[in-house]
Amino acid sequence: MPHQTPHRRHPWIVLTAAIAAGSLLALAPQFSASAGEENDAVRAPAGSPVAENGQLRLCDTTLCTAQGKAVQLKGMSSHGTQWYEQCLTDGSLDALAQDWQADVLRVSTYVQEGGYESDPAKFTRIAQRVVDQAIERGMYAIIDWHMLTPGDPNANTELAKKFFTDMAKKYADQPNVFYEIANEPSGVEWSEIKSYAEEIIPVIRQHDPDGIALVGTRAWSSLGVSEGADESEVVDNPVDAENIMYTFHFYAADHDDEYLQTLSRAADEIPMFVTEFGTQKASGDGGDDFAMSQKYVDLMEQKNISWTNWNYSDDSRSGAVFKAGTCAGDEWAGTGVLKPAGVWIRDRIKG
Ligand code: IDC
Repeated sequence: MPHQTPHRRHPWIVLTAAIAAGSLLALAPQFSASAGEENDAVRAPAGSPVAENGQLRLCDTTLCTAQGKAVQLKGMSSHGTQWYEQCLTDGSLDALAQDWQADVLRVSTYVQEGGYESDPAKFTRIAQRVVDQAIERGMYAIIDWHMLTPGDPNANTELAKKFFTDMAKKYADQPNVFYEIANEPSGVEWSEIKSYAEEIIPVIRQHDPDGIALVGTRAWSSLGVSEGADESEVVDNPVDAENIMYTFHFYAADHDDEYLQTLSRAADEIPMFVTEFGTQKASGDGGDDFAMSQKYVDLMEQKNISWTNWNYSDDSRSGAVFKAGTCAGDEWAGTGVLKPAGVWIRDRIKG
């Protein structure tokens, strides 16, 4: 998507000023650095994805702009903010918006594993800080409730209600946000996921009536395939709510044609958003299968399926796009800081 590149302070200027002032405080992230023409109504820099497309909605099974034109968003998912908050800075998000030309950032708030449940106020603050930075750059933001283990989303319903109330209240008037209510359910029937969705979506809509909700599917958002089912359980028994999409996740070195065909069939029947995928194994590690990944990317382009790739961090695994140690520095743009998966996915997003 074409972007206008707003003028930004070079990190060195900020650094030099900080040293001159003798104050470490000046090294704090510069949250209001965006310059250039602003569209006040949507707070998005001119030419950015949100300035161009506005509040999205569903046209039948397709994601559409405010003007009713089909749109495909491409971008990255963060890693869990409890581990990799340091990879989400003004500099890294400038690179994502301008160098990568991403349309969307998924902000992953894990529930367990030292995430939200351990300190709800802290993780809400982090999620809002990062969503605000995406908004300043005119990107869409997916607010990802990253439940994983346990796999039953109903295990966290009360926490989810609190989190999504806080988020939907804050972003009610912003066209940027999607609400992903359950990352990857597993070991639980579709009917249980559906009833969870029908409990959480009204909580969100009470504050943000036009926000699009993204609903995870059975078996790690495989539309059921990883537990021997398929998309028909969702197609035949959809969530009772408007303006929603279903998610599908894949890892190309593990998830072959059966998965690809399931996504393809599903996309003809129900709105699909691939909020997570990797070019490697489901562990997010190992060798990249770029040939299979390209088949998926082609299908998603052909069927107008939006996507975010896992993940925008410098974790040691091959699926984390940055080389280890990158997030401790201040260089983010270009390919020099990227692992092979990062070079590959940046090309696909820019293209
Ligand atoms: C993985 C991370 C890894 C972390 C682990 C913790 O890459 O660093 O230790 O989570 O649970 C998913 C999940 C996502 C996984 C990812 C790769 O949504 O949390 O991230 N994956 O394994 N589903 C399929 C793969």
